[in-house]
Amino acid sequence: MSVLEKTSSAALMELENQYGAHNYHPLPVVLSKGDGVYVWDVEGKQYYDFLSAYSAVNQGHCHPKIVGAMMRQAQTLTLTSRAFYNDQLGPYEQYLTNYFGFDKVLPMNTGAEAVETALKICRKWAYEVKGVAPQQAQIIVCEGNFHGRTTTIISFSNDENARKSFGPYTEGFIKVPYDSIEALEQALQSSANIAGFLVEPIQGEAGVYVPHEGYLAQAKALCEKYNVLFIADEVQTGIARTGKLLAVHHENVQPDILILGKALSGGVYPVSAVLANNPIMNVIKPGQHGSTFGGNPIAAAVAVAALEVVKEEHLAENAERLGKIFRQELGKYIQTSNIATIVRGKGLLNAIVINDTEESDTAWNICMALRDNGLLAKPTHGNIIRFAPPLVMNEEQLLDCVSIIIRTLKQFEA
Ligand code: IF1
Repeated sequence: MSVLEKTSSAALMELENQYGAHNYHPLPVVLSKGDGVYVWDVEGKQYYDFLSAYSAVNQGHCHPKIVGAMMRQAQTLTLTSRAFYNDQLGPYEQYLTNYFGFDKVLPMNTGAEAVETALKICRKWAYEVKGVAPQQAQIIVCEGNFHGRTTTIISFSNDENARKSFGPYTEGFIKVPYDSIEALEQALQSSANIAGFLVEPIQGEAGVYVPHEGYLAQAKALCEKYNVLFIADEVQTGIARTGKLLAVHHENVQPDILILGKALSGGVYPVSAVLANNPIMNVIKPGQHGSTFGGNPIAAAVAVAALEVVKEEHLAENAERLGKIFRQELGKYIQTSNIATIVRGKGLLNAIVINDTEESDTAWNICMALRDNGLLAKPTHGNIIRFAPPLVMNEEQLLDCVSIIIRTLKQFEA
């Protein structure tokens, strides 16, 4: 077979199956092109993308401004390492910190790396600023969390599939139920060695679990009371996804440490970042943390363009408005339906709960039917379907998608 020959979806899936590690169970669709809210498979069938690469492609597929910035920079200078300065990093750091209102940023590449970075900064702050005794720092995390795949991060996951047989695990984490202020305060009171509280403003992997109104603001206030850093993982919820620039902005919270990834590049390049003010970020000195690719010139140029698009195209406002329509329209349908029980979310990060067990394959089969009907989404936790389209969608497209989703769900009504 010539590499130039057009290969069928079936043949391409077989190649991944044979030569790739089986660390995913993808929906059987092979994509070869994307533009805005649409993707196309190798046979040319068009779909609405309702996953947006787990909220990385908020600005839409192949956004010309972002791709243009990447092309220009790729032809000029790609990588210097941080052994030398480069002419893109400083302007990017200034733009990003002003954009989110922090003194400083530490640039990394993937979400998990940025979470690791935040945990390291938090521990160092605890020892060197707060005065926690050596080796004693504890970080509070939430049940049902998802923060990435490194050995330390999975150490405090409760997803057995993500954890099992990867031990021994990293110590120093205390788990509390999500969305419980009482449990958080109890944990904060339990020890003088608490360094930080790491939280997702909405739990994505847990099934788009939105905490009660006030939870984030109350948690932030408690962290202040106990001199503990409030660390927001906005890798998935950030960059306009939930209808505000950051999900914590719904409660007017400014985190002590902010973690960003995914849509920071509009999905064209791995770019992540950790932001904090000087009293926290200044604990990191030369040689104590870094990465070959973190802060590289392509990443810097791409991230500036991606963030400009969010403002220029009013993506937060669009997500807020379309999200309300989405939940309202699906909510109306659900009242008359026995296949879906709940629609929930914020902005354009939403999910429906399918009326079947977590072990059932109903949600998977619905996603297969959605695919056949021209819309791509993926189940989480067996019976939940996440809906997260690119934020560049317009109302007409959204209503078209709502009708595809309802028509498909109707196929499964008993
Ligand atoms: C996978 C979910 C999404 C994240 C938060 C850090 C990271 C993620 C809040 C790490 C990553 C991903 C990664 C992807 C599946 C996925 C996911 F289904 F698990 F929950 F987005 F919805 N913090 N989320 O959500 O970022 O290192 O991947 O860049 O297969 O692991 P990363």
